[in-house]
Amino acid sequence: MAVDNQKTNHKELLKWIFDMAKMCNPDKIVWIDGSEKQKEQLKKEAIQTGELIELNQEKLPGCVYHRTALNDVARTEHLTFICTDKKEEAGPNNNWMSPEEAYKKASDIFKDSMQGRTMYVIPFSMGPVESEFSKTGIELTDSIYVVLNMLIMAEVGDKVLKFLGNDGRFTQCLHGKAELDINKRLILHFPQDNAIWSVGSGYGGNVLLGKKCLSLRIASYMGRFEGWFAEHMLIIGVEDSSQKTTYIAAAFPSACGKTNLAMLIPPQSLAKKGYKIWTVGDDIAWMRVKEDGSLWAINPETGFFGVLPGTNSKTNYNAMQTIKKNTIYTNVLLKDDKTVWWEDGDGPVPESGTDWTGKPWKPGLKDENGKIINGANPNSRFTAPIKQCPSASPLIDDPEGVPISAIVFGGRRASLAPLVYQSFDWQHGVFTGSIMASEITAAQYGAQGKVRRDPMAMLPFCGYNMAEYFKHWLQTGKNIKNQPKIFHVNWFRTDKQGKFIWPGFSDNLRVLEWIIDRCNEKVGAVETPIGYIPSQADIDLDGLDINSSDIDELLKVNNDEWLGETESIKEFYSQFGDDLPQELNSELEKLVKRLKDS
Ligand code: OXD
Ligand code: MN
Repeated sequence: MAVDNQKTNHKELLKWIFDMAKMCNPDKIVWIDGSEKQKEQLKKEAIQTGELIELNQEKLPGCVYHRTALNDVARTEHLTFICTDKKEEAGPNNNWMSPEEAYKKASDIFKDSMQGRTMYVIPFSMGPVESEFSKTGIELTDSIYVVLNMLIMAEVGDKVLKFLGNDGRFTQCLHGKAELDINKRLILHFPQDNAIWSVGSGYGGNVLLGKKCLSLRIASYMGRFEGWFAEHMLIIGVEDSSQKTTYIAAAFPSACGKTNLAMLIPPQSLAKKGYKIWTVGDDIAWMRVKEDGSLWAINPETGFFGVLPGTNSKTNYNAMQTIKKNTIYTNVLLKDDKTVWWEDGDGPVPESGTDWTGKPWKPGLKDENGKIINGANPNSRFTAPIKQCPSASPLIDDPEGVPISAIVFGGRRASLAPLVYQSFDWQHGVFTGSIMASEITAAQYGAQGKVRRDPMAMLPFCGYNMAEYFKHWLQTGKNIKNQPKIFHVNWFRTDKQGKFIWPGFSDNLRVLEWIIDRCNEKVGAVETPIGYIPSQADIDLDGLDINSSDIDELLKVNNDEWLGETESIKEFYSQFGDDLPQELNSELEKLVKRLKDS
């Protein structure tokens, strides 16, 4: 298969494409140039073959619809591997396979898998081309769906090739649908080769290789050696009445409302005080220490790949505005007028439609076990450009990024963790991040509802041994003169009836206000064994229907419950053996002492 060498003189790149094409055996190779014209052509082609369905262009201009295979609707963590020479490098937090075995297994699946198909070459940049933060990748794929998603999620095309020049460094990203067979599916990362191979899936998190695979797993590995952080964090700017914008980076496990928080609209009483929210990113933050001694961050993505069920004008008005045009809808309900719907979306429940599996659907339909059949898959998604978001920050493509004043960790816990607490210092903050825990959700393949510990929300995304990752956090903190303050939030505490006590969504700004005031040294706090919490009077509750005993409950630190928690932390830490930094054990011991003493 000839590779068009008019596009670039990058010999290593040309040779790699040649080798991959030899293995996959596509009928032709097409370079993605980033032009509107090519994008439209590809869309048309995919609509013709049925890979995409064109949506109602009057109501949803530029929008298309896609269905994945039935067994391919979420990230498959059990089929995701870090392939380093030594198993210890991947750590107990990752599935490990030797590079030799991984290449062999995947090659067998890739072999001739693109026969009768086209191989697309997608040059992409995570982060603005030429920013000191950015990383370049080349994704080879046989899926137009992947090409169209990548065109939204990253800087793509000739400008990236030009920047790469004749010898620029790039991450090799190979994706093939093969047979879309879960038994022949592998998501492989080779951090030492700067390479990713993904085969047998068509689901975003497994196949948009710039996203989780490069921007988190490979980038976290790079960041460790290059002295920066690649994190599973949203980034927002909170502008106050003096027009000062304070930037916050926040880590939450999947489906804890990161996208909603990133696009929050202030509740009336806070809007009156002059607050505005600027969205920088909803999923990934790359952060590095600059000469001014502060931690600066970019969102390496140019698009959102967000969950739809539960998204409506009340929970996330800005998202609803964002997805009105130029959006790819995946696995939602297709209405008869070629618009879309999902559970807990806007508007009345449609009387009929075609569900995400392609079957006729109407409300109340049940399966053979009597279970209600949803129109949309619980992990159905939208892919849309950030620039379409009404709250998009004017700094989203600033190559310098934004300075981070606060880091927020959060989880979904029915009890234990109060609404908010602040760590005593950086080291205690790293400890706080390391003990994060949450309930499993639809974005992952596995048992839903179970609590799992998910340090810094990076458990599925840290590309190396997490004990070393904790060390990296502790060490890098020492280089930050203006260290961000570190907080923990929990929007999900429930009462005895199992109902959420805190209203969440836009009211979360009431908590962010306290966080920002703490950063700007404008407000006090109450010291508890786990950290500083606000006093009731310091959370603005104006306009909220919540009583003071509810707030007491939300802010309660129950020493006995926490002592139980420290046992489970000890057990969690034990998997890292002697690799665990002693600073974290010491923080745990100090916590136990404070809990017993108070
Ligand atoms: C995501 C995830 O898709 O975290 O962003 O699962
Ligand atoms: Mn995520």
